[in-house]
Amino acid sequence: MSVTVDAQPAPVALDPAATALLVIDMQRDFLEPGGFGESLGNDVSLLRACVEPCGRLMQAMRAAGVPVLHTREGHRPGLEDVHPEKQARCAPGRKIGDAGPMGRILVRGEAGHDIIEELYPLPGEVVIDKPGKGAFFATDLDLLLRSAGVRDLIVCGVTTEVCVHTTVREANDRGYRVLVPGDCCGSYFEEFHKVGLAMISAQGGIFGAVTTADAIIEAFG
Ligand code: C5J
Repeated sequence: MSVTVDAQPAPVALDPAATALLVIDMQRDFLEPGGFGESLGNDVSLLRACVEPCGRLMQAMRAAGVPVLHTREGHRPGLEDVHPEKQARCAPGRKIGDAGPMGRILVRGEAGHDIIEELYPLPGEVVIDKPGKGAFFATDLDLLLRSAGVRDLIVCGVTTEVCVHTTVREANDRGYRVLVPGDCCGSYFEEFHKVGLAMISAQGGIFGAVTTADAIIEAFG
């Protein structure tokens, strides 16, 4: 039986048995001082607002039996999977792989690469390590979702206009129905967050629909 979630541009009917929640990059490197986000000149405190609703949504989805998957952006310790263009866009002395207060910036296995304590995955939940912005690029996410019979994807996390957006667009192209709870997403740029959400739901929901944590929780409750 489907559940209907109030959303923009229109309510969305989700099949709970074919739904998964995908939480994008809620890592110390993006949300805490001293990591990748700050190394790019951002005020990381701006991402805090989405942590509480994101945590509530994760708990509700777990209670409803909906799988919760997590992603982490980061690179191999040898940096073989960092392309030169990405590296060139970093500030000198604060490049991917350089030492920082939370270990080497954006490198797998380092403290900064880990997910923040408040939203830590439960044992057994899937964690996808991705080298790019999108969660499907160079990962086995699509295979895992299709093997589990998932067709409806709730996508949240950080940042709205970068890794969340890229993933939502990729998911839409792959045939998933995508729902984005906007209050569970965060950006270093308030205007990008707003416009990023508006871009998803515009034009009749050109590549998804936008909702809130509470609307999803109510529908699944
Ligand atoms: C960025 C991300 N912003 N997780 N990564 O570089 O959005």
